[in-house]
Amino acid sequence: MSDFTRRSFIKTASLASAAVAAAGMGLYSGNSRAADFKLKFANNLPISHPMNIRAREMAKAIKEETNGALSVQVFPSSQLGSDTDTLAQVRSGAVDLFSLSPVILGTLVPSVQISAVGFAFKDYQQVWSAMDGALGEHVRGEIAKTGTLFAYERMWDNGFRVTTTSTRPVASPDDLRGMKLRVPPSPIIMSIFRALDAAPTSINFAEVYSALQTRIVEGQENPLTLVSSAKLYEVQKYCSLTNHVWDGFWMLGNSASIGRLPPELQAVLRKHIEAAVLAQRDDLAKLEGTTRDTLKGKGLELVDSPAEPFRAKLRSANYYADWHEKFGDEAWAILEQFSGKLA
Ligand code: X2X
Repeated sequence: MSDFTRRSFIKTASLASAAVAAAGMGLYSGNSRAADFKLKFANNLPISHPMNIRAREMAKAIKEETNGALSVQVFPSSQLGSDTDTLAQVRSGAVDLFSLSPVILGTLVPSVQISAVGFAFKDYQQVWSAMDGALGEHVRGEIAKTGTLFAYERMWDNGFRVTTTSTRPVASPDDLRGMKLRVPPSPIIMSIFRALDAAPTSINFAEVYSALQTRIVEGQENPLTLVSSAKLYEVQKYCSLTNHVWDGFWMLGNSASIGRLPPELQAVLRKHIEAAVLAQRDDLAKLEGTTRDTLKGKGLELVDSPAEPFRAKLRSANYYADWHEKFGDEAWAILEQFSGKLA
């Protein structure tokens, strides 16, 4: 698109409503024009997951508000590559936006995994106070130190991770002994299942369904909404409500790609990301109530897994002491401000 139009957008964007003003002034030729700026947003979630529903709405709202000057193309289901690949792509700028769980981002920036300490948060009240507050701020600072990546202020929700299996339910830590379990490529998730004496193996999410189907692994662990939207119930029998780790997704941006946008477009993008994320959190909260029934209806057997025996085993395996040492006293103190004393 011509520079003229882009400059027109930038100028009119400083008015209260860029789109209305621009349309009124007849500056734009409508939807048929090519975008001045195109961004690729990659993620690993199924197209029907609330994140992708909100992401599509977000892209539409951005296009409308900028009258087509900024286009965000959403690539769900690891279409551009596995999480490991996509992390490399967002670092190089081949991908502009990538929603990534801190547990996987931990392969690049270990300190961001602090939000995924096992059984740290007991509910969403604690989660969002921490992640929208001082703990999130600490983590975003660590991400910014990469120099190539930054994280938008608020995280998408993934949920509390539960454990699904085909062979036996997981009601207590003993049930995990030797169990072949898929975990994400993640040091901290690997470590919790090692401490619980399971046999975890790292597999990118894109391969999880087939790994379960072919019985390369007996089970996996992910939040209920994802167990449902990825149809994992088709290849699993038990769903044990371990709720061992809360998980979300940082909305990562490639600093150079986003920095190339005029400030007005950056502001429009930020505003719509924030709106989409907050709506998605609500969607997941509402789904909480119904997803258990949905999964039961699909034939999964739901199993209660009280947390205390798992916590006790983690304490005796030095899990908390080890991670405390890795994250350091300062960061650990921030976490415990929200979670309470952990060990
Ligand atoms: O890979 C997973 O298990 C997932 C989808 O939860 C993450 O992105 C961490």
